[in-house]
Amino acid sequence: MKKFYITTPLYYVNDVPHIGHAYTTIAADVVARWRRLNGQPVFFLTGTDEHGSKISDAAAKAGETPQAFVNRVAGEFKKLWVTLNISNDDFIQTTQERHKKVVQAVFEKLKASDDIYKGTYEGWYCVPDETYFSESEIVAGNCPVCGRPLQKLREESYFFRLSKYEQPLLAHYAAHPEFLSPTLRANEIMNFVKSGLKDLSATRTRVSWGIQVPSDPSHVVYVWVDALLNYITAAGYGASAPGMRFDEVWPADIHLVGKEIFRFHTVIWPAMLMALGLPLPRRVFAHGWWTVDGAKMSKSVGNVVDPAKMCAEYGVDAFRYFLLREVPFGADGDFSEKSLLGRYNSELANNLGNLLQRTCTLLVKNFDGSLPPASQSRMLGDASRLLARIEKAYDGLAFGEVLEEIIGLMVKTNQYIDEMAPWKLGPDDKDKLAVILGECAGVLRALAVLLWPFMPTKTEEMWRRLGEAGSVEKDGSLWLNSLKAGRIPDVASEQKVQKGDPLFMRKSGKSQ
Ligand code: ME8
Repeated sequence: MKKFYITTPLYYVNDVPHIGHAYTTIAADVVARWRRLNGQPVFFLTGTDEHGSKISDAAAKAGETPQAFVNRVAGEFKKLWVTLNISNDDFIQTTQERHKKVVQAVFEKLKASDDIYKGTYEGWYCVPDETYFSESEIVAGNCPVCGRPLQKLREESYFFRLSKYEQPLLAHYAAHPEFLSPTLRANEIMNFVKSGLKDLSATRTRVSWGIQVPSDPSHVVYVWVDALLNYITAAGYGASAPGMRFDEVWPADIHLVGKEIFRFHTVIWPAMLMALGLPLPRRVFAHGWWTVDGAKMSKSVGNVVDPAKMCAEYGVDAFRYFLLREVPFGADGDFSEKSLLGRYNSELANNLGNLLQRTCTLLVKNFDGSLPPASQSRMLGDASRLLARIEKAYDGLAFGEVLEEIIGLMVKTNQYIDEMAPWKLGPDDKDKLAVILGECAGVLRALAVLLWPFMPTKTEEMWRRLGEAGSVEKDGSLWLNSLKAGRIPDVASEQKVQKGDPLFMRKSGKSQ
């Protein structure tokens, strides 16, 4: 069975990771976990983009060799992914030997097929962005991306025949509407391609920190051409990953990217793949950008949000949950700690935490922690329909909608408890109590499974508290399959329900 292949961008190592990087990686992780829960084999890739003058300049500033510097910062990313519970299967660094080999082989192959040729480039160059811009793109002599002044440069360069792929790209977009996702971003790309593609300068002579062209070592490969190829290196192209069969993984199912690099992934990348005769990724999905308290995140403003700090304050699960809950995936959003605190208290502590607490406490009090059977659930009666809606939302990467569905179930079940008021029932009402609490325990276990991709730690805690001996990670698939079929699985374990501490301790507000 082909693996479901999902990627994040390869992040630049000129700076340490922030919530923007965490966002894309958490989103990819949620998809990867959901697919695994559904029994699908997954290959989930992330990594770092480590070549180019921006990186070597940053290394020089830090007083380190470029390689030592990139390894150190890549280490910061890896450490954060452990903190954030990211379940990536591989972490690629573009300075690794396996990747250099692929880039060099691809370059020579495309040169041999005349998809790459030698010429001279003259244009407006943005040093920090390492990008040339045409006359029509520049804004009052400045970079259209970062606004900084541009330099007019002339250099010998190898070119990739991007222009040749104008029509094939348009034909591909038309035949595969999902390729450009979400659809609201598709027009911009199609218009860009329709307006005419110029060949792409694919090497640099003024940059030394990069992958050399084997047949002409004064040239290094343009950092974007280098970086994009990572997606096939890690998939085992040209046997670059021992033990991996390229066609078991490629093509990628989703390249998840931020909106600012959508064009690189939907124009240059597919054209390179066409030149190589490889199938194209099924979908490139661009999400929006986070600002912080209404402002663009920047070091000079001092408003860069450190994900590790947020996890230390609110816990990793609440942070993961919040990022995907707060803003519809695809749209821009604003991060505020106040809003994180609000959702933490209302949705996680009061709603989910309370439901678990009330149910477990009453089960311990009335049944000594033994779980009554929950085969006839009113709350979960339409579980298969709920799951169909959740699946559809996942297909559109509409994480907010997935969570809306789950929260709806939480709210409904809390209302049910309020109406039934089981705490008022006495020892003579054991049968009634068993039905109510069995119902709630069933829903709670369904919630643990459904929320697991978002909150892999707290849901395992829920699972244990509910008397399950295994883990959601191991047993969740079984549960999901039963729910899809409209059944609640029998309780397998002899373990007792535990009262425990609140799942999410309520937090008092910040002063602002
Ligand atoms: O572009 N809001 O790397 P990069 C949301 N190396 N997402 C954000 C964000 C924000 N404010 N800031 C960053 C590169 N991101 C290239 C990619 S791929 C072959 C090469 C996320 O370190 C988002 O995913 O600048 C964005 O696309 C990515 O980080 C850019 O990371």
